[in-house]
Amino acid sequence: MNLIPHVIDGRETESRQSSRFSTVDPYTRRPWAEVALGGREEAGLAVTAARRAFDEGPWPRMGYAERGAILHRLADLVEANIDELSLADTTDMGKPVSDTRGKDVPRSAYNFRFFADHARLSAAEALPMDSGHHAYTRFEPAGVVAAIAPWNFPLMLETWKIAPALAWGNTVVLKPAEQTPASASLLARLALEAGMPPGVLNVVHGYGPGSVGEALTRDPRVDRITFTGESATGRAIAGAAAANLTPVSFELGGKGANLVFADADLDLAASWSIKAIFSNAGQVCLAGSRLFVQREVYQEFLDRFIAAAEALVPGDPKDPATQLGPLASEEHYAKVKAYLDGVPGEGGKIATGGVGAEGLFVRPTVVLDAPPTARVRREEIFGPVAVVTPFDTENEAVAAANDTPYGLNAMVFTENLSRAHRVSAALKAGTVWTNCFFIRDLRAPFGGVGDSGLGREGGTYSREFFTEPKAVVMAIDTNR
Ligand code: TXE
Repeated sequence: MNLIPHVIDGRETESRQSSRFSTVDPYTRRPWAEVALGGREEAGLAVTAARRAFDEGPWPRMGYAERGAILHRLADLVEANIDELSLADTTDMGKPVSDTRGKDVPRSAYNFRFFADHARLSAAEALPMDSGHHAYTRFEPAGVVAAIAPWNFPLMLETWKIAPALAWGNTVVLKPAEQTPASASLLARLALEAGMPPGVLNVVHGYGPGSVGEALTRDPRVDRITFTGESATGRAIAGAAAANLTPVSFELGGKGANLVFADADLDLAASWSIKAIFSNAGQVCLAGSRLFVQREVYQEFLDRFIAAAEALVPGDPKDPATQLGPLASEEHYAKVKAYLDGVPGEGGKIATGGVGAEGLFVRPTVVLDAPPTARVRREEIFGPVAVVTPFDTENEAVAAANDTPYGLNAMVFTENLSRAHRVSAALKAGTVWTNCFFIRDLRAPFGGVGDSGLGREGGTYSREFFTEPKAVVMAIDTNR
């Protein structure tokens, strides 16, 4: 069986004790590769390598154009290796290859290109002062970045973290999720091929608590922690990071509200709403999992929505025609199944869907009549489960949408321009999409309020997090 190695200081390595774990293909439910299992020791070695590459190596001292050229070469190599990278994520987590090939890998390449160019163009800020002084800002790299990643968009979310970190001159230790280790090691190999010096991008495999993840968050030599995953994990990491006052940036869970008003284009609303909750089998922090529909169009919308949900094609994730893969792991399947089993007891009913007849599949599921207190309406299920509720007034819809500890994103479907602006302003969320979903410009802030996160990334927001901005004030006219 293949071995997925750590990549530390430019070398592909096993763990000290040759400890390994298996990564499982959730479609076949069989292990498909062995993975080097790291622990505190490997995490420490990787931080040492990243520290040395930062303190003594050329990476933070290069010009933006030179570093950018290496990141552009890496982007080219990511595209050139799209078959291997997309297959790695598809096999590790069961995401349809149409998604990994069509979206995740191309976006990963774009992350490197965008942040390479953005850093080069936004590294300057100057301030002529009335007092006869001149101030300018140096955006100095922060140092060693620990990037801790989840399993739902493996390569895409890893590159979203490490591309800005690298573009701003930092060095990185990446801990991929234990469920999806394969693409990260391939990426680190490509980075070396692109000309990135050893130690600049390190990958260590292993678990979170008591293992690689926790060791990274407690290491005083780490200067920044960027994390995507569960809100409870974010709390644990914040606690660990507090001891060293290490700045953190968190993208956590979500329970996105999707508001469909009677004046919406219902075809448009239905097609985006389907994508919002069923793509990647609902394993998306941004999923539109709470769907609120105005009563005048409730039945009509529901009929279209259910018909489209039932038309989605489940199957082998490696088949390009597949639209719905299995859930990512046995544990996650059990969690989603438990939510569905609890629906009748909480007063809800399943209009379509439920767990599939075989494997780790959950069919696109629509839950109706769930009261506001139901777990399926309050908690992040992270599966293909839409909870649909009717509403009468705009105020009622906004109040229901905001009745959540989360606040990552929301959607509004309406043809009324004033309503679109009014409701976008009233919603408690880091992003509001109006008449669309998932459209991103990497200059825009990305992150959540409440339990959905801490801080923002994207464009200049990433610059603030991954650098130490230093003000230099110079006297121009010393006679004043
Ligand atoms: O997340 P975890 P999991 C949500 C979603 C899902 C749930 C569980 O609800 O069902 O999280 O996913 C590492 N110190 N999202 O279990 O546990 C861990 O090894 C340091 C939301 O994968 O948060 C992995 O690399 N690191 C989401 C990463 O953290 C620790 C995306 C994520 O693991 C650690 C994915 C610790 N104490 C899941 N504990 C989104 N918002 O995008 C764990 N890790």
